[in-house]
Amino acid sequence: MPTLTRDVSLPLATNKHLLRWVEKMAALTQPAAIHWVDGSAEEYDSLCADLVAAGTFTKLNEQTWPGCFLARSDPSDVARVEDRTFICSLSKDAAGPTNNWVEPFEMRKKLKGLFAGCMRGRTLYVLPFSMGPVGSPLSQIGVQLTDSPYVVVNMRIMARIGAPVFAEIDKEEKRVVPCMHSVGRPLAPGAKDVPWPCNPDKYIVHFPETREIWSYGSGYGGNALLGKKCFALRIASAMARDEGWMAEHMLILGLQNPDGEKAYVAAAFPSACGKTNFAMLVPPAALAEQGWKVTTVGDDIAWLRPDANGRLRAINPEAGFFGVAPGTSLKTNPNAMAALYQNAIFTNCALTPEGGVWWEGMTDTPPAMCTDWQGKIWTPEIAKVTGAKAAHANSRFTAPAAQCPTIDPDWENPAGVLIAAIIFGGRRATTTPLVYQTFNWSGGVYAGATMGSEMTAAAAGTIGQVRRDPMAMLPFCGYHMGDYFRHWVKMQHRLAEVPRVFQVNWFRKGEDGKFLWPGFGENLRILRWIVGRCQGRCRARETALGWMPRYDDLDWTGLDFPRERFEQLTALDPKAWRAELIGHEELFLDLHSHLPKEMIFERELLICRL
Ligand code: O2Y
Ligand code: MN
Repeated sequence: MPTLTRDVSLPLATNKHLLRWVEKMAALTQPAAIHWVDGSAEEYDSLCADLVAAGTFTKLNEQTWPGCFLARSDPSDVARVEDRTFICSLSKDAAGPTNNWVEPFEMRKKLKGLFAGCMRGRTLYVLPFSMGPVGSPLSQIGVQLTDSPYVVVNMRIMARIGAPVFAEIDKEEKRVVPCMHSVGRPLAPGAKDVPWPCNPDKYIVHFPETREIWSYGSGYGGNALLGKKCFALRIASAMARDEGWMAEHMLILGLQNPDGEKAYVAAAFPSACGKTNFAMLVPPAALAEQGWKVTTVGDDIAWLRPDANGRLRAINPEAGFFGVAPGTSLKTNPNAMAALYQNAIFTNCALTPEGGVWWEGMTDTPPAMCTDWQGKIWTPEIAKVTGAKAAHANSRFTAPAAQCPTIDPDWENPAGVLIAAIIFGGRRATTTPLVYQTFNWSGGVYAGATMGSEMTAAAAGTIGQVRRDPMAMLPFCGYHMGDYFRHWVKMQHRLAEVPRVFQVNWFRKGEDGKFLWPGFGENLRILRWIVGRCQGRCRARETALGWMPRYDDLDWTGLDFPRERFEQLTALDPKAWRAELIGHEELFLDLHSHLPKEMIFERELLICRL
């Protein structure tokens, strides 16, 4: 078993604020030991070996899944907990109606109680991380204190961590976001640990004014890997508003044409709308042959900032993918499959008898038998009777971005990449056409603000009802959504050249209930039109919503797509749009006290045009 020769209790930083804070938090949480994380490969190997010994990790078959591990979480700790996520700004009004708010003094009192002695019998890891390349002017630094080694090894894939980040903190005296995390399960002396310690009482708390995160009770994903949703979106969105940049729930991809020219776009889709697949799009054979290529900068989060020339540049603040496993396959996303077959951590996937992982949708034929995400025997026959899934629906792979075959050569460029277009996309069976370009920035903000997806939860009796998810940021905006729209509107004044804004909808259905658009690689045809529009190379017709392609404005090489079907996909139904505008009004009523007037004007203009 690999062990560390270094004395991990020795501080790896000299920054006095950091040292004092670690001391204070250790006094509060009372860990048995402190481990300063250097981020080395030896440390990672040693922690993974400890996790195997603790029963948290199962090492996968080294021949077929080299360097990979499987973790099974507690069945009660399987996803982000939105109802336990809090934005504790000084005033309730600043958090807005879309966030859970608790008065900060009251919440601090609560947290102090929860964290007192919560790490007894455990190790406190001091985990420094950089969101974005270390030293980039677009990056931000955090330090997570955590009692979860599972979090440390996942964070090593998802962010830049360890010694170079400590050096940055010492060198720059840079402002650091303190991130407190505990699984909330102290270990009594001599007590045996469980493989996935957690606490039923969960608190995922953000203090946007003081830029702090406190997370208690969960070891899973977005609740525990604090660099991701908590920092890179909720806290960063508040920082970005104050400092004139943008922290967005967006993928970033590059489109390269046959002449080798490349343009980058950032795209916001709500969770579970195929963002990772779009970020790693495989061009249809006929277009790939012509030389069209898609490259990946990021699959989930974008930080965008005006450069010295007033143009918008973006970085992916993350270093890995925390992708949803079910549905990922060689057919749907071969690039993700190539990224995850080695040096990856799988959580809540099924284990095959050969020591590999499997999930629903990975292969057409399921394994004859496997161990499901809860450690029980699973067979297709059992599944037929009970409906049990081998992998949890929110099972995940944590994989290094550098392993993705389509990773862009500039994905770690400290200056970021130039953004030509911003794309918003929801999941709508009706109403929203395949694609349109908004008339201007303000119209684009309106399209993003009003985007939504139809709900699929039959139990709640809400099928077909549209859940508005402005800019896909509903669960991730660290302040009032109306102020967030205002910030978007104001960004135009900081830019000499604004990206063009587009809305797409891959999910429109025909009368037979089937999707009208094939999606996946065929989305490249739409992407080409989008980038072509930005470069003044593609034609369009004016509609009430914005500029839309005619059938002949798209390249159909290699795809037999009927003209009538395209007309269905792009049709505007006045009755549906009437209902849609009422939906927009409902959203605006909820946000009215903070809504920028531009949103009202845009709605009025749209009504007139329709
Ligand atoms: O359930 C979780 O903790 C993960 S949620 C997630 C993970 C990766 C990318 N996006 C999301 C999301 O919910 O948007
Ligand atoms: Mn996401």
